[in-house]
Amino acid sequence: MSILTESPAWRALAAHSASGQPLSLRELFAADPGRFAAFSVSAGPLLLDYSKNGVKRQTMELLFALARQADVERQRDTMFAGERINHTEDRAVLHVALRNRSTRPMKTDGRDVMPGVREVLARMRAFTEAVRSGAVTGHTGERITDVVNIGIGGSDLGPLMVAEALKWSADPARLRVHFVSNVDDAHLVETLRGLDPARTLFVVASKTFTTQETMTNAASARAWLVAGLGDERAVARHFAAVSTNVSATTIFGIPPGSVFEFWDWVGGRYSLWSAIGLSVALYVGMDRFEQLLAGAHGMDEHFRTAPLEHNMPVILALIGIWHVNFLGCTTHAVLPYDQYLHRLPAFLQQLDMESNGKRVDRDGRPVDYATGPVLWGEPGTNGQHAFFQLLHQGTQIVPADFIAAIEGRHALGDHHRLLLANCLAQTQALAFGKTEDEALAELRAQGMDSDAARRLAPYKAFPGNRPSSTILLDRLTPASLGALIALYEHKVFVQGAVWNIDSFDQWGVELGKQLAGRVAGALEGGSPLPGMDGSTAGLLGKITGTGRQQRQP
Ligand code: G6Q
Repeated sequence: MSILTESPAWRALAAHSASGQPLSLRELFAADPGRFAAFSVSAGPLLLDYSKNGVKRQTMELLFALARQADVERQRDTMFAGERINHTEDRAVLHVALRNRSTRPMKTDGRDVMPGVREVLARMRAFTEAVRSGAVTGHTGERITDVVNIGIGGSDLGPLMVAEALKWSADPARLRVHFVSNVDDAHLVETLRGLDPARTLFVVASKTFTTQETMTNAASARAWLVAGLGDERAVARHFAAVSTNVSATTIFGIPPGSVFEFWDWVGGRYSLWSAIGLSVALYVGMDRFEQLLAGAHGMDEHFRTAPLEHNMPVILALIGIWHVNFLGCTTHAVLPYDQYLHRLPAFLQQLDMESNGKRVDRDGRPVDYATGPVLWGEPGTNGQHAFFQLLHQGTQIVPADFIAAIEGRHALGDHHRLLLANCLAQTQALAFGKTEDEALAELRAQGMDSDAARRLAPYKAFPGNRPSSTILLDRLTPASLGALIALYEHKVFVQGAVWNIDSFDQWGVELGKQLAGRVAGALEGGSPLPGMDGSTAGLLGKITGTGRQQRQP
């Protein structure tokens, strides 16, 4: 047994959950008219309603005790203080400095990182304004109309998600943005189809500037550009880079003025706030990018100063821990009722699963409790016509976050009212369901005869008690989006702090990378490597034709 599962706070929660508490959500709401007020919290432009989760006041008290026992506040302060909390990589975790809009210094290893952060932001402003205004042109003097971000993982998912979320503020007649990540050539080929090399700017976003997929795509993009413009020198005006590896960007041929630096204390999946956001800033303008940072800073201040009981990221994290560790839920759905947030689930999938998909604790011991759940989701209302069936009537309990903006970005007919109605109605149906008796009465009222109604009623019953939280944004703006993303980042932090895991490393992606290099060599050579397993060797043979040749008489 680990220290965590033997601890008083953990045991108290385990006993609380084993005692059959809490009651049903119907009973909890009936017993407490003040439940919404008691189980909701506001922070800046966001409201979190967690009243439709099966928690009582006592449950929350026990969860806050667990957070205190894990010393979450001290751990949080340690992150803000720039200590090397990513201990397996021996790095500080200071993405909060990238959006620090206060005059407070933020230090790591005794050095204030803020002057460097501000300098890069100023360079990003100058560059983006020059490209957007047409002051900087391509090699042939033409205005840049298309930006292609080449990156993967943390160097793709964040900027892509934000660019989609802020699409309404962009002017596609002036500048469009595209994202290429997959090493599958279809991604690059389809993106470049219809683009004019004379008007295209590539932003190669890679912290290491060694990532196989990004380097392969960047080399092919470079070849496309040089072939299109017939001049190797064009590379200097059509490529920018965002990286910590400035020597590699120089070798690629990108002039120092188009290279934007960031630092090893910025984790890949936490990097959209750095120059990795360059494509976003090019697309929507630097003012909006800085509003995004300001919104995130507002959430940082809330997380840093609000007492645990009123701290939105802490509450969201503890509700998740209740589901994962004490109710045995293994997945978690994120359901944005906002088309602009359609890439949010994919972004959060990396943020959450790469950060907290860990099986050993900070001392390297296997954990004996569940850590991060499988996170997934799609925008509403689309999901309602697809997988919501399982959420309502399946055999698994899937806690869900519903996210919606009170005010829509457009005022087209009745669309936004219907969107919000669906969002609220789904959380209602999940929480309160419909009993078999209610289903029966409904069928009878519709004129169905008793026998047929009795046969059909079990199918039409909804068990309810399916937990959900609702996050409302005043309106989708750069600032509210920044706050929303920061909310989830800190939620992940708090969960990792309680689970005593390193949320900032990602060793789990390394083995596949290593093996891909070896298999690529075997594919080129056309024969399996010595000691290769039978399945991979068989597949390799099928692909290269050696298997077929061997079978021929
Ligand atoms: C994120 C991960 C990973 C990383 C990509 C791209 O936290 O580290 O998703 O962002 O592998 O890495 P580069 O930016 O170095 O190309």
